[in-house]
Amino acid sequence: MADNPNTNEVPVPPTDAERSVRSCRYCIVGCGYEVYKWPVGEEGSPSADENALEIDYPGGYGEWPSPNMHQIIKEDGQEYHVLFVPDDDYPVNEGGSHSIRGGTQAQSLYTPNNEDYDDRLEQPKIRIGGDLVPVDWETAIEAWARATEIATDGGSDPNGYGQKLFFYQFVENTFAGTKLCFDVIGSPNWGGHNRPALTPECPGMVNAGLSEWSYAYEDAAEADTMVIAGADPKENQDVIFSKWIDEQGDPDIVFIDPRRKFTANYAENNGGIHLQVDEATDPILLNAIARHIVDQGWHDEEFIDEWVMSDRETIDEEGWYQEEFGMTPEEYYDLLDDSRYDPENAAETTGVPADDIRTAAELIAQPDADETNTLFMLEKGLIWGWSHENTGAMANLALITGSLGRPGTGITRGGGHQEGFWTPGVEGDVIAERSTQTFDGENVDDVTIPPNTVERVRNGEISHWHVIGNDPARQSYATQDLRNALRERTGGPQPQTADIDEIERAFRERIENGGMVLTHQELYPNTTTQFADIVLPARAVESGEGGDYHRWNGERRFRQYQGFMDGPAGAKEDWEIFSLMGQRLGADDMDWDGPREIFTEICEEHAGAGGEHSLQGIADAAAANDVTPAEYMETVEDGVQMPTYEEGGEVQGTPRVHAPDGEREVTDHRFHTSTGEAILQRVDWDRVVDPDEGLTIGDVYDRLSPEGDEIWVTNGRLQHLWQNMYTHQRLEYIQKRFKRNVLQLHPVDAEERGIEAGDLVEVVNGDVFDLRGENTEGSFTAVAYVVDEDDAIQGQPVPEGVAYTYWLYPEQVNNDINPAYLDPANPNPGYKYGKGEIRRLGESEVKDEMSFKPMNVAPE
Ligand SMILES: Nc1nc2c(c(=O)[nH]1)N[C@H]1C(S)=C(S)[C@@H](COP(=O)(O)OP(=O)(O)OC[C@H]3O[C@@H](n4cnc5c(=O)[nH]c(N)nc54)[C@H](O)[C@@H]3O)O[C@H]1N2
Ligand SMILES: Nc1nc2c(c(=O)[nH]1)N[C@H]1C(S)=C(S)[C@@H](COP(=O)(O)OP(=O)(O)OC[C@H]3O[C@@H](n4cnc5c(=O)[nH]c(N)nc54)[C@H](O)[C@@H]3O)O[C@H]1N2
Ligand code: SF4
Ligand SMILES: [Mo]
Repeated sequence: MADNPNTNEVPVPPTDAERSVRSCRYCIVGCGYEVYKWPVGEEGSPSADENALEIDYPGGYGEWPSPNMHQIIKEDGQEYHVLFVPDDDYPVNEGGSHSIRGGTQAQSLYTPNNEDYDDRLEQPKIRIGGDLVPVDWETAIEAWARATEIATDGGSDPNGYGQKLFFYQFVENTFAGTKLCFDVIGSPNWGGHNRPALTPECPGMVNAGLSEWSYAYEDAAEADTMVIAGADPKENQDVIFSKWIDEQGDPDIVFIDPRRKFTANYAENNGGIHLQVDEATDPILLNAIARHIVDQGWHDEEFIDEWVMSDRETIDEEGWYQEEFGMTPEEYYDLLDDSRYDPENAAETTGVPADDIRTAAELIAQPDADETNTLFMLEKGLIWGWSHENTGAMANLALITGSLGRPGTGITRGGGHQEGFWTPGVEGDVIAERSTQTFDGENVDDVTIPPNTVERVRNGEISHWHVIGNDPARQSYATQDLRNALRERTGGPQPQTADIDEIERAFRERIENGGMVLTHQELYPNTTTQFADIVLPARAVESGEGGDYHRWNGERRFRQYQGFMDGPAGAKEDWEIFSLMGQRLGADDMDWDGPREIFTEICEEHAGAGGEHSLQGIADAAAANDVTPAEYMETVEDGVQMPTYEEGGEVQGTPRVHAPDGEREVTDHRFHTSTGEAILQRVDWDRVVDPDEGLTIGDVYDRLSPEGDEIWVTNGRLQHLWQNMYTHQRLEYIQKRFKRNVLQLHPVDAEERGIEAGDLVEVVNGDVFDLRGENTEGSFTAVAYVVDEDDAIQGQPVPEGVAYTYWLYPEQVNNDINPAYLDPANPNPGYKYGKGEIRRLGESEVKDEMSFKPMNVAPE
């Protein structure tokens, strides 16, 4: 580990320090930061007119950047100070809010002073005779191109190439990457970083005509009730919680989660309620809440009459999904009448007391208020499961309470990364798969859904897999089985020298024998890199390496991220790598000279005019001012909420989508359907999801449920850790707190198995569900995190029968046990629904050094 020479003091930037602005490299919230860079040896002084921060030191609370926000980097032999300062004036985190992740960004810059410096990929590599060997860029790109040509039969069968690309790493990079896949190669095999196909994350909302992102952060401050289901802004969208909910707002929170987390206790301590739902039973719970609302007459009939589609024929004409899943209000009320959704019965199946269901219904519908001000937030606890039902049920609740499009209302994802997906258009031969079926379980041939690229890797259809900025061997479902498949498919002949014809020979022989070549375009090596033949080092543009880029946050605030450093000399920005690849394959329109030129192309030719993410206002304002769109965005330091439009030569934003009449309509209509009315969604535990075996959701639930000694093993985030820990794995403070993956376990479950806090345990699932036929097996290890009963002053974090683990820890990979269940209506994986037997292996080395205190104690 390198010594950080500057952990205890922070120099003051001089007035001429280079200043750039950007948002945090991490989560969806998109907190603003100012970055100052200046040569080592120079320093500002404590008086406000002699330092770049314009602060008179000693100054007040919050005016001292922390040592964690400072680092020294080295470029061309010169050392520079870099200082990250939370941007006081940026609307998202006004006043300087930030989280532990954002506040430590400077500790992961590319510099010998940081702990992860030696791990960065700095040079292209090719696997030769078993080892990844450094090569030059020309050889690497040529090897990539030949692998693509072999896999696609010289271009005649584009399906042989598959791409798995981040959705979020800026519009310039995703535009270039998807252009390469869809346009130049013409392959439909595109998967995002987090899922195998180009499907909506919230199908039940999208098919209802709702945006996944329609609110403004201030709505969290203004809401009277907030429903937070399978989501947790305290841990995962921190500044939404700390600033917008806790500091500025005071909503009653209905928190729906199988675990008693901090936010569950916070909700209960502040007028809200925790519905401690049994794993995977949310559709029944949410329907029971809706039923009680309707039974009590608390639904908003006026809103429903005006804004919810009630004509069956019109619904059917909207398309296949709506025909299958759309409901008229009458059909919906009939469905809710099913005795399954009676609160007393639902209490049995979901574990939530009937009285709590009724209390939640009242908090949500606010029967005594003139208008219902409820904001609904959901994320991966609902999305990665019964994706259609879970997200559709939340949409239904928002619709029947008419709580949409006004301040303090709305329905939104909590969000993951900031968003940056832009594509010139999905082309290629998109082929229907068996998973598209009618509600009765019949396959429909004429409805196409995007292919599941992970399946196509497993079954041999993809022969060159190009993975960019994600780690599928760890992050996908049933990953133990996936890694076995990757090992087998990449295990064939390998080149013996770096001669390009020798490389081609080996790749050809391997692919002709059913094998596969894997290219990994990355910052750091990870689990997937272990199987890679070609490794391409990228610049970390999210942390300021390279040029200027654009993307947006959870309230659709679109802004510029200004680059301020180079990064490894041998690495390239992703767009440039795509550009070299595209040109090698014959594209004549990818020779951009930088991300700014790509941004101009996006604005001028693909601005998405009129759509809910429209950049048209930026394009028009730039033209009106006779500057390029990137030059124009330099002047929009607060960012602008999409969709954008131009007025008086300036870009204007749209605070919230689905606003009622009288406010600006953002697309053709208030809701995204042909009539502008939204559509209620069928949320039915009896939907047939496996036509071959006639299985309903309820049947699959039974098969996924623990048996015998097994318990549920669900998973997700922890506040300190970011994703596969590419930046966090080596940080000293993380090593001290989470040196190993943890498994939260109830003391009763622990004791039955002879397990104590700090023991190393193994989770084994000998029956990893597989909707494709044959079940597989998987296992992983973790350190048992058992909270002593005396310490559990606000309750045990997990109930009996449920364990919880971090989903993306290196070498201790939770997805190894997670089912290959993919929602047939929209193939989103059921990542959350794992189970397994738990056995003690022995003591772990962290048993005596790690704290096992509860992390769920909230202020009273
Ligand atoms: N600290 C931190 N923050 C992050 C990230 C990170 O890595 N670290 N990643 C970002 C990304 S990419 C994403 S997508 C978001 C994810 O944000 P979230 O979805 O909020 O995060 P998770 O912890 O995965 O899941 C949320 C909750 O789902 C619960 N859950 C599990 N099963 C069920 C179920 O059956 N029903 C219900 N109701 N809940 C269930 C879990 O107990 C967990 O508390 O976070 C973003 N923010
Ligand atoms: N069990 C379970 N599984 C899940 C989930 C869950 O909740 N439970 N959640 C899913 C979700 S929401 C997510 S987001 C995924 C996360 O899974 P991944 O997307 O695989 O995880 P990340 O760590 O975000 O991967 C990002 C990788 O990109 C690299 N990288 C960062 N920036 C750049 C760049 O600019 N260029 C390039 N080329 N590389 C870059 C990093 O080094 C890192 O290795 O996991 C999914 N899988
Ligand atoms: S809340 Fe999210 S965007 Fe804000 S500082 Fe933390 S990680 Fe960064
Ligand atoms: Mo995510």
